[in-house]
Amino acid sequence: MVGLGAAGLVTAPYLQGGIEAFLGAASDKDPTGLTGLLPNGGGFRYYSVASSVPERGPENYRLTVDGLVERPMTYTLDALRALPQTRVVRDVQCVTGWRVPGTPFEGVTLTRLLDACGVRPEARAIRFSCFDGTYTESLTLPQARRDDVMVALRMQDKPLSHSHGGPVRLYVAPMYFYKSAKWLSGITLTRDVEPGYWEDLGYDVDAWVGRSNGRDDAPTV
Ligand SMILES: Nc1nc2c(c(=O)[nH]1)N[C@H]1C(S)=C(S)[C@@H](COP(=O)(O)O)O[C@H]1N2
Ligand SMILES: [Mo]
Repeated sequence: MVGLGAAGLVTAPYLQGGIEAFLGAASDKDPTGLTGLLPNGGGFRYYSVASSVPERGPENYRLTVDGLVERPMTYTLDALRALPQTRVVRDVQCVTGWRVPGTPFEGVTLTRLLDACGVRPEARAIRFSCFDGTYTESLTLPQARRDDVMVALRMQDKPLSHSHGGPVRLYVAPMYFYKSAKWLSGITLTRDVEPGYWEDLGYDVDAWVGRSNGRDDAPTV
């Protein structure tokens, strides 16, 4: 009893402090890490673990799909826009507590891109990379094939802005928002899950909202 209690007390504040403390330290203009509220962002905070990220648009944005696939692919922004688009409206939930209700995302389901490249039978997972040069994420194939997991081109019924990871970010609706990698540039099919940036620092790889990161008994809000 005492052992379990103590572990809970130590673990929860550490996890809570992780992202906020890191972001605070990373930004000299915003030592609290709390003023990243966008003027019209409706409660969003703007997060980046990289100090600066180049802008990419229709001329120079590319998304590659490679690794354990039959046909490696490269998509331009126009090519992604030309594919059928899916719209999902859910609450955005950051693991540190902030939440943005009813946020529309629109884009191409990951499962469509996986079908197009021909996933080889030995592939069981995906590693995502970003053109900020730093952030990574991961999903298992069954997670990636859900119909609420997409390569998002639009958020809140507008093209994704640079600060929110535009022109293209990953959007994993049922998981904490750290799974939704911004500035997405690479989708690599792998044999096993390779934990992403925050997961190497202690956050859960399976990041289901309300059922991970020590929040297993949290009420769904
Ligand atoms: N490339 C990249 N993607 C990222 C992050 C990041 O720092 N870099 N932060 C993650 C976290 S912790 C959150 S809560 C959301 C924040 O998205 P927003 O900046 O659009 O609010 O992006 C996620 N994806
Ligand atoms: Mo987050």
